[in-house]
Amino acid sequence: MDNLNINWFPGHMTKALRMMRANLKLVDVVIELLDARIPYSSANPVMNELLEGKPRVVALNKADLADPEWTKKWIKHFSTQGHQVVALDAMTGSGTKALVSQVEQLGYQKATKLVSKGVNARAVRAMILGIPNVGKSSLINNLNGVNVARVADKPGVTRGKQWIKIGRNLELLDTPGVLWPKFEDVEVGFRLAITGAIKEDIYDLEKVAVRMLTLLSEQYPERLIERYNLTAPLPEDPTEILELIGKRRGCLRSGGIIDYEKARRLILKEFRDTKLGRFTLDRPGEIRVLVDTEK
Ligand SMILES: Nc1nc2c(ncn2[C@@H]2O[C@H](COP(=O)(O)OP(=O)(O)OP(=O)(O)O)[C@@H](O)[C@H]2O)c(=O)[nH]1
Ligand SMILES: [Mg+2]
Repeated sequence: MDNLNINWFPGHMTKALRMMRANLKLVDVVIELLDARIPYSSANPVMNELLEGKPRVVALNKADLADPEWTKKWIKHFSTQGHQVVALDAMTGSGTKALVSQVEQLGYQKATKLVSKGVNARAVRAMILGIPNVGKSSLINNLNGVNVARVADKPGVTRGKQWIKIGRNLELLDTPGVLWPKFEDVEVGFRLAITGAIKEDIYDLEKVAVRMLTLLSEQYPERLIERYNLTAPLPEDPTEILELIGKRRGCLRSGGIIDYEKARRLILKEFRDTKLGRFTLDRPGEIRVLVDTEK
């Protein structure tokens, strides 16, 4: 995981920040898009600084892939910290109505102030900020109703600038702000890789698969047991779990030797495809620094 930051520091980051600061001046409200499975790990380390008190709605996207019980807890967590928060599925549009209404309410306060100063009433303006692959383009497409922004399953594909009108009261900047994640935190790197937010060619598949099995056997052992027909308790050593899964699934090379590489790819794919159910890897209250206290 050592070289995760090669694409981002420092040139790319400085340029991205400059553009984002300029765009931020144009909007009343920011939609901070997070991955509901990893709300901590998918947050940007300098978000608070960047926003300088600008109102934001925290949107927990890919909620369809996350554990609903933990999504509830995350919503409570963010609410307790004084944020507006909504769970989303940008693919089906579930949660987008609530999102639009929260953004409008927050922005309305600013618009009213302007009107009291004699400025003509105008629509609320908003933009989306989030790390690569969190679903920014999908959300824009969904809000717009047609596929204007390009969506891809590879991180890093959005370019170009325009406003998209959503209903009568909201305008959304069609260019989202792409932020970098907390690369310096190794555990964050793992969780980004496990959930598919990082390109496969820059992480070590073996380490990521091992970390994933460790996390799953701690957080959701029964899912592993059920899916791969294993027996409880699971072995402590994740490599042994991988071996068992490999055997069950016939990930074998000639001579009956386990094909570990194949087994690693299989479990990561099945995890991301929710074949093992819906998962939340980050939990509020974990010992690491929490999103909003981060400087
Ligand atoms: N299941 C599910 N998948 C989603 C959701 N939102 C986005 N995706 C998928 O996540 C991947 C990334 O989505 P994008 O909308 O391209 O993400 P992005 O933030 O624009 O990514 P960059 O442009 O690379 O910064 C795509 O494969 C989408 O289909 C969601 O709510 N649920
Ligand atoms: Mg995009």
